[in-house]
This record gives sequence, C-alpha cells and structure tokens, in this order.
Amino acid sequence: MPGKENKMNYDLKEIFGYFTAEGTFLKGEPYGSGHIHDTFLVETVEKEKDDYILQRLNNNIFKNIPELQHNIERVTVHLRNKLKSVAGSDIKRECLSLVPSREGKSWIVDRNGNFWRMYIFISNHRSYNIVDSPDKAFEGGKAIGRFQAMLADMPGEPLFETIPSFHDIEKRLQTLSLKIKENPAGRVSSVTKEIDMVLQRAEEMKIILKLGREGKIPVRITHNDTKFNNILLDENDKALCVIDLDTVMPGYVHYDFGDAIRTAANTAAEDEQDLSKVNMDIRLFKAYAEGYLSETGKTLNNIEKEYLAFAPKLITYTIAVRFLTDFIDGDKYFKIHSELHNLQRTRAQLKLVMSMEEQYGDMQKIIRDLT
Ligand code: ADP
Ligand code: GN1
Ligand code: MG
Repeated sequence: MPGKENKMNYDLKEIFGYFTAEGTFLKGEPYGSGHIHDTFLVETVEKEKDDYILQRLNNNIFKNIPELQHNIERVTVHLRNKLKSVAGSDIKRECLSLVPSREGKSWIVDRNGNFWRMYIFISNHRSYNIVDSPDKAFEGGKAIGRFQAMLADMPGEPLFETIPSFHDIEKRLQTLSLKIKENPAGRVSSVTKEIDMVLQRAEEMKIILKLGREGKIPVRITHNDTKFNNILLDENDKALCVIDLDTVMPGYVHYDFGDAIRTAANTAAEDEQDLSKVNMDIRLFKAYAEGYLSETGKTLNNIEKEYLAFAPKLITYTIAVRFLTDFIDGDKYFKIHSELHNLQRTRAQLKLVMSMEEQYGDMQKIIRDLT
C-alpha cells in the first residue's frame, strides 16, 4: 500500500517462522485499509507457493484472542465442509484458511506479547472501498447472502461474543452520553452540531432492538462487519470470499444488510471531506438487495424483510455514533490518518444518513417489490 510503512518495525520474517507455511519468506509489507489490526502481505520466494496475510491482532479491542480464534476456526471449518459439496468450488479462494503455528494453534504470541495470526493470501482477488457498478453491488449481496445461508446450520454452542453489544445502539448512545459528560479530550464544544444530529434521531433507531425483544426477528449467525472491502470479488468481479471474520457472532440480519449498503451504495469514500459527493445511489442499493435476497429470500421472515429498508439508516447512524464517540474520546479505537479523521468520518456518515432519509420511500418500495 502506498504511503504506509512497517512503523513498528516488527521482525516479520521471525514471526512468519512461527507458522507452518510452505514457502520461504521473501518480504513483508503493510497491506489493505482495515481500521483495526496491523495487516501485512508476506510474499514467498517460490512463485508456485502461496503468499500469506500476517496480522498483529488488536487485543485492546478484542479482549479474548483464544476465544476469537476459536470462533474463526469453527466458522472456517464449517464453511469449508459446505464448499466441499459444491461442484467446482475453489475452497482455498472461497474461504479463509488459517495457517497453524508450529505448536498447532491458530495464533502465536511473540516475545513482546503481541498476538499474531496468519491466513493464506487469497490470490487474484479484487477489493473495493467504493463500488462503481450495480453488477459489483449485486455480487456483494450474493456473497453476504450465501455466507449467512451457509452458516445457518452451524452445529454446537452459540459463537463467543467477541465484542459484546457490538451493534446495540442503545448501549452505543449511552457510551456517547458518558463521553460527552467526561469530555476527555476537550473536543465536545467543537461537535455540538453533530451531537444534535445524533440525538434528534436516537428514538427511531431503537426499533430493531425492540423487534428482537418482542421475538419478531430471530437472532441468527451474522458477520457484523460487512463493509464492502471485507467482501472479495474474483478477477471477473464475481463474488469470491467474505473475509474479516472477527465479529461473526449472533446478530440480526439487518446489521449485515445495513453495513453493506453503507459502503456498497455510498457514492464516495467513508471519510470523504466534500460532503456534496456523499450520497446513497439507489441503483446500487437495489442491485445489492437483489443479490442478497436471491440467496436469503426464502429464509427470512416477513418482518425481517420489511425492515431491510430501514437497516442502512440504522447502521450508518451507528457507525457515525461510534466515530463521533471515538473523536470525543481522543481517537482510542479506530486507526486514524489525520488529526480530525474521526470527525470527518462522522460528518460523511451523517450526510449519508440524510441521503438515505431522503430516499427512504424508494428504498421501501424496492424491498417490497423484491419480496
Ligand atoms: P481489519 O479488521 O483491520 O479490517 P481485515 O481482516 O479486514 O482487518 O484485513 C485487512 C485487509 O487485508 C482486508 O481489507 C483485505 O484487503 C486484506 N486481507 C485480509 N485477509 C486476506 C486474505 N486472506 N487474502 C487476501 N487479502 C486479505
Ligand atoms: C472497522 O475492521 P474493519 O476496518 O473492516 C470496524 C467496523 C466499522 C468499520 C468502519 C471490529 O472495520 O465495525 O464499521 O471499521 N470493526 C470493528 O469503517 O470495530
Ligand atoms: Mg476489514
């Protein structure tokens, strides 16, 4: 990735050596645009051998790495078993493959106490932060729909909640209120407009939690971080693999649908400074919904379907609340690349919420026509 460097000077060759990789270490470079872990692409000397993704895991955010990894082991084993029965599937590219350590675990702790894991690099994929065509949005929808469908019958105990109450908007709003009171970074007076915009919408955002409590929508296994760059497409821009499995856990389907639309149907980047460029493109919304419902239409109940149109507003709002909270808190959670980055992200997400509000009637009609 241009503009990035291995700032912490980790000895990637040594860390790579803790895992049972097939090839020989050639070089390791920072990779991707994730906001949470430190991710590196490790290339191997041998052309015919796999390359790898090496990640230093963020254990400030994920407090229990062994349980997190156990979830990912269970999920990937189950997905791989499903793919085995699909004719012509390319399992190594359609499912993440954890590389075991020399001790047989799916993670290691280095001499400085850092947690690391390694995946086989999914070759010839395409990854998009901004989606520029309905075809790509449709494929993204198919990928998430298929992912949810394949995990629907995963046996065993419920998955471990890697971040408790992750999309619980009532809790997220309580945390925001607390941080406003504490004002730890002295920034509250600079964001009163954004706080007002959040508070004005707080009540209506609680509807999904309410429907869940009333038993009208079921808890299912969901991904919970379906931003479009966590969905890899293949060299022909067809659905390939859903990655970033750290938050796969019990949730409502609206969380996945909403987060995917937040990124797949946004005409600009998540952190665009020129707010006039930030809008929801209804054609991309429709295409994603078509792809998603082509895989899940038969399993979702009527109330789940009805509230799909509302989900993008909820999740875009929730992420805005989280960016704003982190800005007020002095940037402790998300990686930032400039001083006001979290504020810029908040503003762009709130603009996107407004664009969705303007088009809400059309979104509801599209969902009604598709279901
Ligand atoms: P974060 O939680 O920080 O977003 P991710 O697990 O999403 O971390 O990884 C960051 C980026 O690395 C992804 O957006 C993707 O570009 C890339 N990536 C992760 N795993 C793989 C893989 N197995 N093959 C190819 N690219 C990957
Ligand atoms: C983080 O991990 P990444 O960069 O794909 C975050 C998501 C946010 C997203 C906003 C574990 O996603 O919840 O929606 O940033 N992941 C976690 O871009 O908090
Ligand atoms: Mg990611």
